[in-house]
Amino acid sequence: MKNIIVPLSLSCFASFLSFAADSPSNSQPANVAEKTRVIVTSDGEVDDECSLVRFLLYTNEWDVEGIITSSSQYHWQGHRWAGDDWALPYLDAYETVYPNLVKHDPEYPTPEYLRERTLLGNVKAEGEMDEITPGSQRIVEALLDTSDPRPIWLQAWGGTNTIARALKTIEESHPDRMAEVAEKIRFYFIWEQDETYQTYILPSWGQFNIPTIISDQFWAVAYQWNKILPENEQRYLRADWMKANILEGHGALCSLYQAHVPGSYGLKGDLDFTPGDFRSEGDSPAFLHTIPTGLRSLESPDYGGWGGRYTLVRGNTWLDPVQESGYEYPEGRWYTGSAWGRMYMRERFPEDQDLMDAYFKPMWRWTTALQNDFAARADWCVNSFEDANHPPVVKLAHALDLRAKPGQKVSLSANGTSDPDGDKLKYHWWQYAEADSYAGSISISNANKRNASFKVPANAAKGETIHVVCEVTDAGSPNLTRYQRVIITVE
Ligand SMILES: [Ca+2]
Ligand SMILES: [Ca+2]
Ligand SMILES: [Ca+2]
Repeated sequence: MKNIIVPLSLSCFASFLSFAADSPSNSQPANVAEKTRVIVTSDGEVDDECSLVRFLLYTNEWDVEGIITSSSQYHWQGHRWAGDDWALPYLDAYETVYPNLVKHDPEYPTPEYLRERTLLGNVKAEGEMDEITPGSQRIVEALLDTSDPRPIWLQAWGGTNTIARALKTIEESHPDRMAEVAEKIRFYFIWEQDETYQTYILPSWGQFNIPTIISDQFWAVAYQWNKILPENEQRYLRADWMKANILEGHGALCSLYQAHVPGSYGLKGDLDFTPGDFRSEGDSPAFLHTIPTGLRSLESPDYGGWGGRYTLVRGNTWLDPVQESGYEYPEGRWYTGSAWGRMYMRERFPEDQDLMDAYFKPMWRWTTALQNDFAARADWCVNSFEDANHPPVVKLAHALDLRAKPGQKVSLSANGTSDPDGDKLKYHWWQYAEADSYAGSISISNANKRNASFKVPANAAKGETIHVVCEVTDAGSPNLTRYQRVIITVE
């Protein structure tokens, strides 16, 4: 099985990589040209509202090309509907804190810039994709714009129907440009929350092998997080932490954050929550994946990063790695009715929790870092630069891709790393064993020092990879973490 998957994986990996590494166009300043472009489509569920607060605090990291309201199997106009303009109060709140955010990073977009791109997509029914809407046209416009060759991450926090409508418009009006447009697209879907990926996108655009991540492991940070996250991580989502770090005293945007209200959600165990607990951000992994953390997650979905880790299942479609031996992925949709994690929580929990832990770990392993990062940005809404923390900048003294023979010592150095606040830094070098193709483990010397080393094991085979992450955490408040991944290929 592995022998069949590897060549496919490598070719698709190359597809992700070539676009991640696209050289910046000459006309733009380097820091702008290197930014990742994103378009959000969202069904405005209460947890999308929570995700939008966090998303807006990271808009300095990307070029946001659209924030578009869509429908889903759960929500459409008139049915459990937050309203066509549900996102606008969040943009108004963003405007309030914007003058303070730019003290921390001048790259934050203006409120006007975001408002111009916040549009209504296809919302009239589940899976509706007949109507041409302002939201679908925004996607069309961004994809057809030849002045900017960078890829666009199209995120579905709800159904894929508005994206499908946009692609259909392109198919109808510019059939000759479909291949060119497809090259620009990266899909990240939170489940398939309607049928349009299966009924339209795959049949008409499947031929172009668009890199596609469909996530189910997001469920670790959705409504059932209190069953899935290890106890040690849960304290960062509990009411006392949320109130102190996000909900209270952090300005207009964070005060809109909709933490838990017991009794408001129908899942069993709802009453285990207290007011102020984190409620759910099931859609956040779609954008967490694209934050430049140094984990290089945009280079391949199986590297793993803040948005989880995915495995190639078919074509160029990457789903959650299921840890159960002999498991066969279902044909068709990967969603609430079929995806492993959701089915596990429905039918087997609390049995086989080792399988559950392994399945959701690519998501929950970053909880502390993610929540502290959120807390720092909440501070950015109200505090001066001096009175807030900013993440370390991890730089290595050598290339990010190295080659070494079995038995050879590999020297690793984070000389060049700094912190914008002058904070003391802690280093931790570790092997991301699930992400690398070498099956064994390595032993890292001085793993908690700025300079470390390891010996390539004698049984490592030519062509295998070893992934080592340099994790750097500062002593500021809250502690912030950034990374640099090094990939060693065995010669
Ligand atoms: Ca949603
Ligand atoms: Ca710092
Ligand atoms: Ca491995």
